[in-house]
Amino acid sequence: TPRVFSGIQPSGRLTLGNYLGALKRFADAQDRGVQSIYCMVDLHAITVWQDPAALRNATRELAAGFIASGIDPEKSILFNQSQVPEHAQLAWVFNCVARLGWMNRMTQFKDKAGKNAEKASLGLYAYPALMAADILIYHATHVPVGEDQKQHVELTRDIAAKFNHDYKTDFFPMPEPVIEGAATRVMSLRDGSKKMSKSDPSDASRINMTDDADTIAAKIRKAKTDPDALPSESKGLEGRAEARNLVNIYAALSDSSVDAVLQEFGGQQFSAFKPKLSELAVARLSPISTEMARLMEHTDEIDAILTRGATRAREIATPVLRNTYEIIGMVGS
Ligand code: AQP
Repeated sequence: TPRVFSGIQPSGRLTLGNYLGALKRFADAQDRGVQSIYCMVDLHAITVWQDPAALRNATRELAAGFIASGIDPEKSILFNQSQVPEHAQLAWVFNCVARLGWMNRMTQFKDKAGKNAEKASLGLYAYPALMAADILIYHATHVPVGEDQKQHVELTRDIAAKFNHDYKTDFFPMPEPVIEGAATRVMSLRDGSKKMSKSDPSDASRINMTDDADTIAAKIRKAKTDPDALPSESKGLEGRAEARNLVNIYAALSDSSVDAVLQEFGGQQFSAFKPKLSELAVARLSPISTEMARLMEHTDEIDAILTRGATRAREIATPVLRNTYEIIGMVGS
């Protein structure tokens, strides 16, 4: 049976990229009735230093973001990673399965470590092995992610295959990345070659899910574009990264396609398109941010939801870890 797993880091405020690339699609999958497990990956977040109080707040706000986006904690399992110790335990085993050469090819490490990789944490380097453990501890088959995480899901498959080969077993399934829709890679509003990111130092580069209507409108008004009108066909977006990004966002927010958006707006200037995009973004995000704010007034309830989710997650994770230990020869399992 298919089982979905995905995670988001509580490393800042949720962005429109996280919403379109992840949360919105999770809600759609849940509505199709697939068993789904969603994790606030706090152990991943600390691969770069986090202020403890801010991390605690971001974890709760992320949980509120999941719930406000339509993920029902009764139907899906919703929890934070550090409450399920089996993730870190299996990650250690995978640290011993993954090869240094594989890790050296991970583009996210290169992007995040920057020029001074010597100063990056060992955890940031090992991040993909922990992510493999997140997925495989549930024997998940499908991993809905944005385009940026595709390489990590492929590495997860390599780890599963090497484990199965080395221990002559077929214990771990090969999970599939699920990357679909018009906005699998939402780009920065300031630079069409960079992805929109929670941790970008420029707040103007992103729309936060908690931004108010005026802030959203101002950020879209100032978003970088080119001087040309919108084309009437998608091939007219070639070489126009910023224009393509805004059209993709419109298509994803309106549940339509790039072609349909261009049919409607082709020939119009950005001065006409941007206010329409703002209106749509506000209409979609403001009910969610209002609900997030309401939920954040009851953080004890959020904490209880996460703890209950962790108990349910451990029911699946505990036997998988025990079997793994048995396969590799640990006494007592
Ligand atoms: N710009 C994006 N477009 C589409 N999808 C995106 N995702 C992130 N940014 C975009 C998807 O959101 C999920 C959660 O991502 P994450 O928080 O685990 O880490 P990330 O990919 O590194 O996201 P951020 O926002 O850029 O966080 P920071 O700045 O902390 O690194 C994933 O499914 C991701 O694909």
